[in-house]
Amino acid sequence: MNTSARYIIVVLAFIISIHYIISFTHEGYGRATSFSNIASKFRPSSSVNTGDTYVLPDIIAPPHEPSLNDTLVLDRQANATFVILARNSDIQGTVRSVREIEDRFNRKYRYPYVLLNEEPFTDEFKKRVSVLTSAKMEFGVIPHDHWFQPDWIDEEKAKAGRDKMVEKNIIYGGSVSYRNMCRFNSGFFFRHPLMEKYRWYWRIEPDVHFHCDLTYDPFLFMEDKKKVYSFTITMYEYQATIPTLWGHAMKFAKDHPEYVAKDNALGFMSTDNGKTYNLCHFWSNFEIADMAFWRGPAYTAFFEYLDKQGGFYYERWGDAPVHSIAAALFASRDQIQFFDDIGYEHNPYTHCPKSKKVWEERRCSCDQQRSFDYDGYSCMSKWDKFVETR
Ligand SMILES: Nc1nc2c(ncn2[C@@H]2O[C@H](COP(=O)(O)OP(=O)(O)O)[C@@H](O)[C@H]2O)c(=O)[nH]1
Ligand SMILES: *[C@@H]1O[C@H](CO)[C@@H](O)[C@H](O)[C@H]1NC(C)=O
Ligand SMILES: *[C@@H]1O[C@H](CO)[C@@H](O)[C@H](O)[C@H]1NC(C)=O
Ligand SMILES: [Mg+2]
Repeated sequence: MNTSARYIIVVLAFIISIHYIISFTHEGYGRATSFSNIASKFRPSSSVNTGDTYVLPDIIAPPHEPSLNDTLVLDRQANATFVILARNSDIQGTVRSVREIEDRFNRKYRYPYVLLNEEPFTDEFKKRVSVLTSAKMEFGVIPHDHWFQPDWIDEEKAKAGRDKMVEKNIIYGGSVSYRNMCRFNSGFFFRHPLMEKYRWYWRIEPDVHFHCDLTYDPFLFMEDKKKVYSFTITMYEYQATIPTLWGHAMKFAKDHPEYVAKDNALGFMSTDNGKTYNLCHFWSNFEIADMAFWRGPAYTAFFEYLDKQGGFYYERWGDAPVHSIAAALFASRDQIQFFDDIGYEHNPYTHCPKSKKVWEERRCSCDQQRSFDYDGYSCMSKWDKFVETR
C-alpha cells in the first residue's frame, strides 16, 4: 500500500470515530427533538400536557379496537405440543416459523413447544425463540443413541452407498447428518423425555410458512374424529433414496398380518396390491399426528425391523416415506386426514386452500393459483381418487 492510500485510511477512520462519538453523546437529545416535533403535530388543543412528557405511541397511533381476536380458547385443550427439530444455526428460520404459527393459531390456543437438537441450544437461540410466545417452551438435547449412526452399521458399506448417491447427484446423498435426522424423525422424536408427556404433536420446521388463520383446534379435531395422521402436501419420493424400502415394508406386512389395518390406505400407494410402489408419500415436514400410533406395537415392531436393515444409512430412507407407508398400512384410511384449510409452505412447495370462501375467511397469504396440489409432481389427484373410490 502506498503512503497516500494509508493517509486516506487514517483520516477516514478519524472522521468515522468522531462522528460516532458525537452521535452517541447526542443520542438522547436527537430523539427527544424528533419525538416532540411529531407530538406537537398531533397535540389536541384541550390538552393539559406541557409537551415534554408525551408518550409517543398514544399520539401517532390512537387507541383502536384490536382487529384480531386474541381471546384465549382454553376451555378444552388437547394433550399436545409443537415439536421443532433445529440446529443453532437455524435460529432465524425458527423465529420466523414460530412467529407465524403464533400469529395464525397459537396465540389463542397456547400449546407448548418442544425444541430438540443433538447439541445444546445456545442461550441466544433460547432467548430469541422463547420471546415469541407466552406458551411453555422446552429445549432438549437428543440422547446420543437416538441420533448418531449406530456402531453396528458397516461404515464401509454406508460410505459406498453415500458415494454412489453423490455420484448420481442425489440431494443430501453424501450427508450423514441428514441420515441421522431422518432416522431420528422416523423412530425417536416421540421417545424423547420432553415428548413423552404428550400424546399429540404438530411438527414444524424452521423457515416454513402458515398462510391462513386457523379458526379451530386441529388437535381436538384429530382427537374427536379419531384421526391418527394428517398431511397438507403429498408427492413422489426419489426412488434412488429408497431402493429396498418398499420390499422390506411389504415383507414386514406379510409377516405381521395382525398389524395391518382392515380398511387401510395401501391402495393410495400401490395399485397392484403391494407388488410395486408408486412412490407417493405424505410430506412429513408438516405433521399433526398421534404419538400413540408411533409408540404402539405395530409401528414399534415396524421401525425396529426397518432399522435393522440399515437402510437409513446404506440407502437414504426419509422419515416421510417411512411414516407414510406405516400410516397407509397400520391406520385405516379414515384415520388419515388431509387438511385442505391449512395453508402451508415449505420451500419450494405451497399448499393453498382450494375453496375461495376458506381463502377469504381465513385471510390466506398464499396464491391459490400456485398451490402444489395439482402440480405434476403432486400425488393429490391420486389421493382424491383413492378417497372417492371406496
Ligand atoms: N439438530 C439438527 N437438526 C437438523 C439437522 N439436520 C436437519 N435438521 C432439522 O431437521 C429438519 C429437516 O431438515 P431440512 O434441512 O429442512 O431437510 P429437508 O426439509 O428435507 O430439506 C429441520 O427441522 C432441520 O432444522 C442436524 O444435523 N441437527
Ligand atoms: C373471540 O373469540 C371467542 C372464542 O372463539 C368468541 O367466543 C368471541 O365471540 C370472539 N369475539 C369477537 C369479537 O369476535
Ligand atoms: C398425555 O399423554 C401422555 C402420553 O400418552 C400421558 O403419559 C399423559 O399422562 C397425558 N397427560 C394428560 C394430562 O392426560
Ligand atoms: Mg426442511
